[in-house]
Amino acid sequence: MLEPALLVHGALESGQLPADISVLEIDRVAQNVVKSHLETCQYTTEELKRLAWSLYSPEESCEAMWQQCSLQISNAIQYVVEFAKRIDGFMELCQNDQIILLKAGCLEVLLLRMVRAFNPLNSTVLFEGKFGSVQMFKSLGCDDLIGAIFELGRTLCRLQLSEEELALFTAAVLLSPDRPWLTETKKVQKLQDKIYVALQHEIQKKHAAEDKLSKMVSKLPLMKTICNLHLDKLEFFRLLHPETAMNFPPLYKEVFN
Ligand code: CLR
Repeated sequence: MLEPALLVHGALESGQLPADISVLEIDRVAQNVVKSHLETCQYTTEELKRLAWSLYSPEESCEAMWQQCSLQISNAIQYVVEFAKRIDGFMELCQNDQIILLKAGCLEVLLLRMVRAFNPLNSTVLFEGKFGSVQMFKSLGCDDLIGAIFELGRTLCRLQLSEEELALFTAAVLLSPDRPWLTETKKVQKLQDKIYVALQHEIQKKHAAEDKLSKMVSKLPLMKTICNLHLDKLEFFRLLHPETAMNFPPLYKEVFN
């Protein structure tokens, strides 16, 4: 469903650029997206390396854990919003579409960005400055959701994405033209097409692009599943603990309500 039109129609299979996009333009798109990513990725690679072996072991109540997770996610979303704003063309979309794209895409972007903060050697993820395993999230009562997130983390790590590839892929996911209720679908499609071409171009420097890009795109369904599961769990939590849920960070509530 989210497959890039360019791949589906085979336009790129020849390894050539579509006639109406120049190499110069592709380089400009790539430079802008990569710069935006590096400016907004929250943690540098060095910081992450330094933290990688400081482990986390809390015993938190369900409510406290939800509160902490929603806060961490809300902080991280702010960086994704900043990333979006810095992508050429995004701010030229109507405000309605900007909001739709961010609401629909920010968790997917976070899940992709998680690959930077995921240690595949011991299956741990960065949480509040320390790395923790699935057990850390036990008290949430969402084992299936957490299991799926960690599985995604592991499979994404296996792709060994460069920062450039991650930057372009997250931008492409954010600029998905098939989000419901978009008004300027064509404009979004055009932006996404260019980003996918730039991504293809970037991958080709080192790999057989079709192969790696299709592996990347094949993770999108699992991400969609995770997003839907998250909404289900949130709804259920809200029924059980309405007061706690009411005090979740405003940005988290706005994006997921
Ligand atoms: C993703 C990359 C961002 C920084 C960041 C912030 C919050 C982290 C997130 C990363 C990874 C996933 C994460 C999240 C906080 C809670 C969540 C660890 C590292 C876990 C998987 C729990 C989700 C539970 C839901 C019920 C909310 O740059």
